[in-house]
Amino acid sequence: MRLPVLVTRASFPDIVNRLRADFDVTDNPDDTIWTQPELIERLQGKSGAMTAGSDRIDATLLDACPQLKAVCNIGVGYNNVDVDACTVRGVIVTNTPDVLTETTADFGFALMMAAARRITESEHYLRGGLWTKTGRYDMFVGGDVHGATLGILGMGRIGQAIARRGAFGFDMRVIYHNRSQLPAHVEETCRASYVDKATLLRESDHLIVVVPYSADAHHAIGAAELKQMKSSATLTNIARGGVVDDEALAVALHEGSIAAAGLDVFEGEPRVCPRLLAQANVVLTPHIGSASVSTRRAMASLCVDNLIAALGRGPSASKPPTPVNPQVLMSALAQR
Ligand code: 8YV
Repeated sequence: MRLPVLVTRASFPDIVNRLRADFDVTDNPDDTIWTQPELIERLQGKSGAMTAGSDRIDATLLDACPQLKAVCNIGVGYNNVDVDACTVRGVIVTNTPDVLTETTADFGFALMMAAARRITESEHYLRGGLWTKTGRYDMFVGGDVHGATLGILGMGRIGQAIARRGAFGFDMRVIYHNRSQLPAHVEETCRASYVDKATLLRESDHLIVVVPYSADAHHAIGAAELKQMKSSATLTNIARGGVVDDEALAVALHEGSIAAAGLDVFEGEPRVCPRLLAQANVVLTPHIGSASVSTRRAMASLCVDNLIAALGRGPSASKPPTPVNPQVLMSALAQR
């Protein structure tokens, strides 16, 4: 029997087509954003779903869709999915780690450099026809990246990849804060030293936030933390909206308590805090950290592999490559 699955957002058609060999696929080629009731309606009777960060998979949805057995999310982050609610209902959750690490690290570094060297701010000036006098000595002077202190909050795979870029590419001193200190051999591979959060805030010339969103991480950088940073520092958030207090950041940028910021993620995106939009010293991008063609293809492909295996349609022994709640997988496999 061909199981029905839902693909909630438009993706690469050739990759989604791989699902059609095994499943009855309902997809969303127009990329309509469904409301929660519309999502629940479309999930009726579906065994699996290929979801994205814009889909909220919570207990109410799961109870309304009892046939759902696999939620395969595109993205390394899965804070849009209530994993505990899935686990107790025997629903497998998967994500797409690793394939996006280097691309997202590239982007975080680019955003940090753009903020430090005032790239978008100066481009707007040029495009606005304001560049009438060449060579002013203080025109758009920013902060150096090479040789500066790079601070990283959240030292998972992406944090480590950013650290390597800073240490070996730009001769930066790299400090980090994380729930736990990394083993010495991992610290060595990225030439990074563990510090407490107060030291991280105080000593970073460029602070990059890469910590996954959780209730504990909510507003990990707020008004109090921003006050502890250098007035010459930059702050870059490529993690999730809500880890940084966007309103407090807008105030700090306005008052000059830090120099500049780079943001790829926002609280309540795609809405962006109007006070941030009004600030020139912040580089703003629409959540595109992993958006290179090859990485987005790799993410979609891994998601499809996960869905095929999670619903038992892969080679007989295959397990989803990247489960978030493998304990469900074990009991699901046992019941086949
Ligand atoms: C994706 C991301 O764009 O991987 C993540 O956690 O934030 C991004 O790479 C997003 O998750 C797409 O749904």
